[in-house]
Amino acid sequence: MEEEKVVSKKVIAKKKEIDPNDLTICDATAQMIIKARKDGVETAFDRAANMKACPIGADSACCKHCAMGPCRLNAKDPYGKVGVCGATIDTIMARNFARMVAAGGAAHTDHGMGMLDLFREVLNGNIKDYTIKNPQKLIEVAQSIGIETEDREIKDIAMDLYKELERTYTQVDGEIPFAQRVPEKTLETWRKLGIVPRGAMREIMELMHRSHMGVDQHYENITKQCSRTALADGWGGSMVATEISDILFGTPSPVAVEVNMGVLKEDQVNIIIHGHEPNLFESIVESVNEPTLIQAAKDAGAKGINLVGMCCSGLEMFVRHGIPHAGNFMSTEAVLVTGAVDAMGVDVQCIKQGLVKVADCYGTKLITTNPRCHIEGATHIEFHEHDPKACTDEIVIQAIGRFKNRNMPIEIPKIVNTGVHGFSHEYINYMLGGTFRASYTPLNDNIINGRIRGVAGVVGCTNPRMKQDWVHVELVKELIKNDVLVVQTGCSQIALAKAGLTTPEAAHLAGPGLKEVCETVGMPPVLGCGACVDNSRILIACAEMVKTGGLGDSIADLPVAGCAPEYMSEKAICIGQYFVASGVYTVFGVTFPIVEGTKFHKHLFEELEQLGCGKWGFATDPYEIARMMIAHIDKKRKALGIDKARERTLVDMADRRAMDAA
Ligand code: NFS
Ligand code: SF4
Repeated sequence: MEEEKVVSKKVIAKKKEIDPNDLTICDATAQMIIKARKDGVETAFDRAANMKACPIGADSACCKHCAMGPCRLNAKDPYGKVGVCGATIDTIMARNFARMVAAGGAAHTDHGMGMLDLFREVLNGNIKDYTIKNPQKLIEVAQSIGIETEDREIKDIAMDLYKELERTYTQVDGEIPFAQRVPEKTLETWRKLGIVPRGAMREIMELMHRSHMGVDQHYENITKQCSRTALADGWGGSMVATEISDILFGTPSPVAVEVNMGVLKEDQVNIIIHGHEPNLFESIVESVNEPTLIQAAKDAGAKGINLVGMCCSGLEMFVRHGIPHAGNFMSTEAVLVTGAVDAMGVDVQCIKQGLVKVADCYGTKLITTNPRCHIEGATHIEFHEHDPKACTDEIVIQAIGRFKNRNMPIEIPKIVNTGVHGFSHEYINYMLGGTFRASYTPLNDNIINGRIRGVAGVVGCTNPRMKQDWVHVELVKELIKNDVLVVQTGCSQIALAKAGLTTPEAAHLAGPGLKEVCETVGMPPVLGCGACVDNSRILIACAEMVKTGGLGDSIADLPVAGCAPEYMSEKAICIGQYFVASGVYTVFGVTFPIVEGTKFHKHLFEELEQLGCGKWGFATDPYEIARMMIAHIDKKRKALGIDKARERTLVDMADRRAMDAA
């Protein structure tokens, strides 16, 4: 309390300041917001409060694709005006949307291509610091796309797999290899619509072309190429990233991990890795275990070296190595405010430029490592896969140097939560089916008999325009209470881990049917599946559910729904579009770049479903989002004729609220 008073006196001059408890439900982050204000340090929370989102941009009612503009249309009267070239509101919104899909898809597919480059160089013997850790997965992936594996050397299978998967990017005609994993009827729909991806490079290039001034000026046709490009991410680039990472670094299986800022240790050299690509952190794991470096840390007066992850890098690290996780996207600046972070190494994606200033204030070494991502004011130490330790050893050395010169008080929020994460689709298969009959049959059976009402994917970022973590947590609680099994990726998963919902004990918060299943299997009602590229694991799980039978012929038939309630990135938009194109009802929160009541809006939010895909939804209130997702799941149950099975456990939302209030 007293601290808060001090803060209010020392505000960043005259700027609007919001109570930290209205900014986040993460107590550690709130504590650090207070400290930052006391220290005169600005974060994205402050900037968001003082920068009103541009209302025209928020509606996607402006175009700057050529120098006859930029043109602004009026969202209140969307058809009252057109751009100088004559572009309508639908064309303008669809093109803006297309550019987001192209950028988001490019991010994931470039990441996947990086993994594939690494895989090739490992196979060629040019890179010796990484190997194939999981030959079993290699064989399974190869088989899934028709590569002969019987009586063949692993190396030969791997070479064939490489050549096949390269087509995901470079192929100019035909269908990407993982299209073979798509349920037949879903694939048929895509073929009919002309949206089966050829190769990611081609699709992204064509989408950029078509959204140029004076090219594609029909929102329906633009949307088709959005779908095709997004599918080249979901069933292409992202899926390659996930599968190759599993082959090189191991397939995750559930492990209990510590989450939250309390994982930092005052008496140790603290190093955070934040970003997305596994090659960097696989190498730093080795560096922090290097005896000479541990000795150097001790010589500097530290008890040891404490490696911690954040955002998606952290998600990949903790399931493969049990390394603790300090927090999600909206905590990356806040964690530096502890003063305890000696170095933060970053690679690509979701790295706020604001980190430079915060790091500077606390003497933290902020180190960029990827040639794609330099940040003005940060130290760049380039990471080379041919000699990965040169970079990661240097990060450790820099961190030790900073530890030695720590010269300000450190304040680490004493909060640590434990969660169980690492539910790959292979593990879900094994967990539910057991060793001898690993299959999705038990999951399907439990959905059919109504114990599990349906499956929801809750994923994506945090965003300073929403109360951090709050929408994720309330939404997921509501879903599991209604017997909806939740699968998660990305920053959302960390929100739920901090709220304690990723433990088997959280089953008591689930509805009676889901609770029974969780208790029988010993699993949490909320399954953390990995980083954002691992949304591909959710696609595969959907495909398996269809193939297992009893729940329809296509992904669009499944009683499932998806949501990114606090999203911020273009990657999230691309993910949303590939789920929609795959057949999943997908609800986004925060804001949606579209004018309601327009033809493009109707197309995304209604017509796509009639074409055999899923559709978009939008709401910001977690209870409303839950209602929409559950209503959709129930609609699908009804269409499958399995709605009767659930009546015995049905409690309506009003009852649930009453129970809550009591
Ligand atoms: Ni996904 Fe990972 Fe987090 Fe959002 Fe960013 S870290 S790739 S984009 S913010 S979930
Ligand atoms: Fe304006 Fe058309 Fe140029 Fe866009 S493309 S800026 S709508 S003139």
